[in-house]
Amino acid sequence: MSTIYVSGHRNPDTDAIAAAVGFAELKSALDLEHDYLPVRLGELNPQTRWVIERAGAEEPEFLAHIRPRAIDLVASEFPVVSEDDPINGAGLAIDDTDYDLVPVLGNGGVLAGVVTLRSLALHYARDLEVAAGTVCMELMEEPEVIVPAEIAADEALDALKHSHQGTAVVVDENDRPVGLLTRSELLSPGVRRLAILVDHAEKGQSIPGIEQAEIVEILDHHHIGSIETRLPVRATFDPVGSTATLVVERFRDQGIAPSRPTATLLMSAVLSDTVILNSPTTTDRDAAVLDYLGEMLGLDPKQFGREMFEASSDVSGISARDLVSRDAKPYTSGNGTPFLVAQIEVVGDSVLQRKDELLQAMDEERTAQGADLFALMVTDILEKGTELLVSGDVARAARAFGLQHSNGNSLTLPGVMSRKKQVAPVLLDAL
Ligand SMILES: [Mn+2]
Repeated sequence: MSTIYVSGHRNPDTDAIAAAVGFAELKSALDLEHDYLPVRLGELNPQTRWVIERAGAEEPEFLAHIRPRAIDLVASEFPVVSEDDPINGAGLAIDDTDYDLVPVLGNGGVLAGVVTLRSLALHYARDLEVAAGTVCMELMEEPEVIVPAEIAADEALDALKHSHQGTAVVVDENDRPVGLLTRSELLSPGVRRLAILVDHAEKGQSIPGIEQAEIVEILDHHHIGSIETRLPVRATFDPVGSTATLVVERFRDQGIAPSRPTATLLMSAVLSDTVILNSPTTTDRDAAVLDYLGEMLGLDPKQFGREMFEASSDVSGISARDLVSRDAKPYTSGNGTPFLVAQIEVVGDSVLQRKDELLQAMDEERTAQGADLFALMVTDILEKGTELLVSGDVARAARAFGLQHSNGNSLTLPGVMSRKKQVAPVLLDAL
């Protein structure tokens, strides 16, 4: 049964993770022909970590790349011998294959070494009679190319190019051989791995190697991205507050209820992306989904959301440098001015008490990135407003937002919650 990876974007947020887990669960229920595996492309942020624990959900597996792997190219059957097998067994095992060696298994099926065609030939050439009484262990040598099953096929090919032996031994995480690969097998076009993309459609935000995979579906609530597909696929770009909203609507359309952990994840994602139904991207459909999930879980979604944001907005242990750089998005204004906008969602003013430290880190990051201006949104999700810290020409930024005064190096912007809708467009026009 082939696997379809269901993946959100890099630097995953709660929506990227929840949508992947939820959509994989729904697809698994509807399609028994494939294995739907939710994956993550990076470390979970503190909020998602809190949510996963609270939901009793499983953290999705990390997916490093989606290029064809060594394991995707190996034949289901391949020759092996044991250390005590007579040496002619090794010769017979490779006979009729394209391999120039045979793996020798030690205790527990672990790779002990290889017997190569070359050493066999030399051995027999020297003394046929002695040869007959030899066991594999005596002729065994080190394999030159051992590759992990999950390694990308092109990396395995690179390793083989620099080897005298013409066959790579593919091993699992316990060092057991799972197949053999020659150059010609590695050069074959191979099987494309399958992916469903959720919460993004930009190649740069997607799984490394996505251009070598087969995208089978896209489910997103952002603008139509840069991703290209080889075949026509079902692609949804529906402007609601979160991708989780779209996933829950699909569960309901099918008359299927998500499992309790998944429902909790999905509820958290709607609350996270819409900032408890406060962001300007929020729609009635997001509210309806929260009502449905709240009732199903016996939880008050808004109360749960406040708890989630309070728990995950504690950034006292994070350095100013990490705080300003981890979420900084680069933009270029209509006039060609490069600038950065980052956002920290907070509850209370503990972050603003670190204003001087943050501004210094922003100056450094701005210089490092070659940007003219760096704006950091410190958004209080309960107060529903943003204090915008500015590194660069703060008077110009103030004018952009129609303010006469700045507050030192920061602007007070009541009601401003969204980088995408309320801050980036203003700076894109004004700088
Ligand atoms: Mn989202």
